[in-house]
Amino acid sequence: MIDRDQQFAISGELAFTTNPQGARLIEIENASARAALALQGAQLLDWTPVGQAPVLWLSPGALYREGKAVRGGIPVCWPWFGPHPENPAFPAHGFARTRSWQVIGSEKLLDSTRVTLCLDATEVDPKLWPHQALVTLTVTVGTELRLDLATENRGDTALEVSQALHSYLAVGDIAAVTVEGLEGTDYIDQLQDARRLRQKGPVVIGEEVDRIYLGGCPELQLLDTALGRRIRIAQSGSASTVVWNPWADKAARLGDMGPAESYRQMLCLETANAADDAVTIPPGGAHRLSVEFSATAL
Ligand code: TA6
Repeated sequence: MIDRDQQFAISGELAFTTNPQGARLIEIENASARAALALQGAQLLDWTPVGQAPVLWLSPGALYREGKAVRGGIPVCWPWFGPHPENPAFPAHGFARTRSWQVIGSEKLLDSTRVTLCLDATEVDPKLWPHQALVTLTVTVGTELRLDLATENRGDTALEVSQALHSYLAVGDIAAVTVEGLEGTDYIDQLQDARRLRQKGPVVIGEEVDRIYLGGCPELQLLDTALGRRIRIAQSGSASTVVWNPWADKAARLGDMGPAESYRQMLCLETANAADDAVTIPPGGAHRLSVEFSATAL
């Protein structure tokens, strides 16, 4: 059988592999970093710059099952964020993260590697999603990591999309983490019946947190004094930032978080358009959601 993906392989830099659980992966290794990406959901699973610890958290209990998002990395939540606005039976965070995407391009750049994947959502069951769109994810792996999620409205009616690049970041200990950039921002507290509150000072995490910060934040800084690392997150096309840590009880209920204390080694900082910030794309129009990560010693 012809493996159409091989045309996008780059000798010594980008290969297609299958992991022990049978998941089809893209593995990238260049002079700047290594990365891994599952074709299901176009989900980044690893980004590790040379000389650094992994920047993305991947659950030690991650399950690789068809139709289930892997716990960790950067799941693509699209074309809706959270529960479906009308039908609770529909998959949480949309259907893009549990479908198989197609590689449509790869490129060796000066000090990075780029790969582009596409999901054709022009013939989805209208009961699930009565629209026609094409969504592409371009991932650029180097000393920085960049993701660009582009939605093209191929239908003849306006399209409303909520979405997130649902990034799980690896931290030394959640108690030693501070997030800067959201000071004074209003947020929806998902744990207090969607009450709206205002962030006072930097974000620190000492319990379950599930918040949608509104209005857009062009740059976040995650300061990790346990790992002695600063992760800079530059966001564009994003009007919401989601901050989530399940803490102990919810982590135990999720069932794919790994050992009981694993929640202490992760924090989700998600580049999104959620709640009030859903985007409307006119027929023939397009929208781009982008995020860029860099990690440096504190
Ligand atoms: O990150 C915010 C959130 O919506 C949380 O409410 C929690 O459900 C999380 O996403 C993970 O969702 P998942 O469907 O991947 O378990």
